[in-house]
Parts: sequence; C-alpha cells; structure tokens
Amino acid sequence: MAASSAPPAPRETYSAIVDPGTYNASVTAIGYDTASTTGLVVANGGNATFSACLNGVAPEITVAGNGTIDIVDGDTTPSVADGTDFGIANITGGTVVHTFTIQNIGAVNLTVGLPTTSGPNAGDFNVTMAPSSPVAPGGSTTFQVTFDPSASGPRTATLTFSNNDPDENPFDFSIAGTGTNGSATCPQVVLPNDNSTSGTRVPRRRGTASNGRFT
Ligand SMILES: [Ca+2]
Ligand SMILES: [Ca+2]
Repeated sequence: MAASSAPPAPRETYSAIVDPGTYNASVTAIGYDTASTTGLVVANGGNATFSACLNGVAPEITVAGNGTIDIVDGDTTPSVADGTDFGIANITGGTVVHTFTIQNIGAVNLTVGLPTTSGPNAGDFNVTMAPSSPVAPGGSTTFQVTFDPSASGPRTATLTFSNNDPDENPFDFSIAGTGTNGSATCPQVVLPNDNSTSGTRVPRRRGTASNGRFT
C-alpha cells in the first residue's frame, strides 16, 4: 500500500524494567506492520524505553448474528444461535427479519459490497437493509435479511458479500429457514355425543380399553 494512502502511523512508547545490558526490541500488533522500532536505551537503573512506529496494513472483518454471536467465513451449518437459521415463516404473508453486524477490528478502512444470496432458494432470502461502507477501524455496520418463503419445507441459500479483508473475501455463509403453509394448529374434528344438542346422536358405550382395543 502506498504510504500516502495509509492513516497516520501511531507511535507508542513502551518501557520495561530490565537487567543492565543491551536488548533488541520488537513489536507485534494485529493489523499493523512495525515500520520502525527506535530509541532503545538501557538507562540508569535498568529502565529501558523504546518506541515503535506502526503502519496499519489491513482491515480485519468479523461478522455476528443474533446480537454478538460470531459467524465464521464459509460457515455451512445454519443455526438458530447465530441467526443464520431464520426458523419458521408462513408462505402466505409470513416473514422473519434477521440483523447481522459487520465489525472492523483491523487497522485500515474495511470496504464491504452489497450482500447477495445464491443457491437453491435464494429468492426466499432478500437483503432488505444494506450495510454502510467503508467501515472505519473499530467501527461496525449492520444489514438485514428478510426470509419470505415461497414454498413449504426447508429453504436454504448462501449469503455472500465482497470485502477487502485479505483472507476472508468474499465473506459467505449458509442461511436456512422453514416455510409452512397452514395454521399452526392441527385441524379439529368434532364428533357428536349423546350430550350434544345437534348432529347425529350416537349411543354412549361403556367398556374397557386394553392393549389399544376398546371392548
Ligand atoms: Ca481476516
Ligand atoms: Ca469466504
């Protein structure tokens, strides 16, 4: 990356109590390159200080569903816990909306593309709120997916979006839901009995039930 496009390199000063002597310092920080490490001094009393100039080199993406439950890039096992399983929705007017959070824990801006769906039932899962881009270091954005099943039974798709994380582009994970086409309760059959005031009366029978038979 050209130096002119990088954010100002943070400079931090560190200190440590050491035995007298000469030491080499090194600094490792996630998302940063150590551009320079300077000023190593073994001072009086063994108090060494040095400073490190860090250059941010990459964004680092994390994606969470159902609040803060992490979703791994490439996940193929939809679950209710992380919101990748949308549960049950009626094919007539039923919808389920889930919100996902994209966070940038890296050192430079994270750019994200519009999420899209593919796979067997892609049309049943629609991105109804897009994420913002770019996402600044330490920042986050959210997007929403609406499950609107067009048929009953299991419905599956893959959600994908491009980004500039060096090792998780495109970010993709499987999503699922279940379409249902009836009321939530079983149909009710009403049989007349000898206390009813309408319908065909049937005689009351007395007997005993044993081994699944009524005699
Ligand atoms: Ca990454
Ligand atoms: Ca991926």
